[in-house]
Amino acid sequence: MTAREVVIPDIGDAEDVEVIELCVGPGDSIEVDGALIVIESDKASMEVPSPFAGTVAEIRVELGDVVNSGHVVAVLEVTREASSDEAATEPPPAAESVPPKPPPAAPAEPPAPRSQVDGAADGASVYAGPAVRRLARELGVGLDGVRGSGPRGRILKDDVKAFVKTAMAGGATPASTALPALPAIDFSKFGPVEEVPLTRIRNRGARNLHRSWLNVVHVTQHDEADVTDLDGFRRSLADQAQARGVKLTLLPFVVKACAENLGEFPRFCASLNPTVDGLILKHYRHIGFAVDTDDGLVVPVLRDVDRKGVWALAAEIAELSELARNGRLTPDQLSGGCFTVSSLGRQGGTGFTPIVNAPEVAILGVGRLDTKPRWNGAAFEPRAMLPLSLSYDHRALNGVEGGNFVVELTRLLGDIRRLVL
Ligand code: CAO
Repeated sequence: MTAREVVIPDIGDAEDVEVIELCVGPGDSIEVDGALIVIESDKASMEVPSPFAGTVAEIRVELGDVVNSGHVVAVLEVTREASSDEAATEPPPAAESVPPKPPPAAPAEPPAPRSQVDGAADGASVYAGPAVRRLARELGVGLDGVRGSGPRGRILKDDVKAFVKTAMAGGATPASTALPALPAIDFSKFGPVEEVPLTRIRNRGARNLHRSWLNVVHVTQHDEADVTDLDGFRRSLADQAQARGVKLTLLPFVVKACAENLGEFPRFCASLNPTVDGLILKHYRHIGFAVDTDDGLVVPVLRDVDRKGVWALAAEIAELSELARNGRLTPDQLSGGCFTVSSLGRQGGTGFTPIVNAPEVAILGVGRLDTKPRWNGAAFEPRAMLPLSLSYDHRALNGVEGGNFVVELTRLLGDIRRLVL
């Protein structure tokens, strides 16, 4: 048996990620690809898989530790049962390690939470992520005095902010500005009930959506694009699509048109700076798209959409959707977006109000295409109309800009020849 160290593999541009679960302990046996620990960045949680089969000799991290690529996680006694390849090679360097994969939906037995308050002056032993600790440091808040409202007592940014608000109000949160708590109701009084846990992805999504909802000043602008010609063109490509093995839906055309439109309206391809007195314009067109998975909503990012054709985008959407549904997206594939498209076209609906994926400043919702009578000046004719709902952050963009963005987008989708101009 040989002792081998296992390190955190390349985790893209994620830094200072937190260890949120230890999946094994000393003495446990583990297979190749078995989960050793789970780490969590601001964007995603990832399992760190074992590159070897063997027995865990040591776990070199603790819950709550902050780690980076290359950090030693564990020492394994590699058994003979490991494949000859694994046994013969040195442990892979960080960049070659088995890529991290998101964790299973709900761990069977989550580890006990770390105590929230144990008197440590620097809050080092409370249960909070790096971003929360950073915020607390900036605001001069000792985390050991903050009550965590997250899963398993985890302290969230909102808890730190609420703590500051309360402190500034002299200990009592003014009723007019406090977030009113919902009453705790015992629903079993009214009929049979059952409580099911939220998956990790749903849980994280809920927190992100709440954060966006509280921070962004939302306005939603609705319109319809006449996509009769576009949809006819798309259908005419059915044979080619089949030959290429690609499903050509409306989505890649919409994404492509959005990238083009972001070029015309650069303030939509931006983020507000942290002090909300400047707009950071992004000179790249990475567009996220919402994917519905069994575990919850995820938003993989298509990079440099302006430089890609519709076939390439269709193939990439299919590939990333598949990875999303199998829980195999990497942090890189989940980060860097400047704008998001959320399509509920398959599900139906004439419009909805998507929540901006902050710190982005705008998101496009796409509804179900419907054939409607349109007046052409002389008669009504049937036209294929696609509902569009643009939500934007009114702190960054004004109503005229929102209106102009949508109108120009409907023009582009109405006549996609404009995309090549
Ligand atoms: N109108 C009518 N039909 C539509 C449509 C629209 N706007 N959009 C898609 N369709 C059709 C497609 O043409 C396809 O039809 P066929 O099976 O007959 O070819 C069918 O619906 C299924 O499409 P799809 O969903 O597989 O593919 P897509 O490219 O449209 O979308 C994806 C891919 C991953 C975005 C989608 O599957 C998905 O997960 N959508 C949910 C996103 C979501 O949850 N958003 C809400 C987030 S909260 O803001």
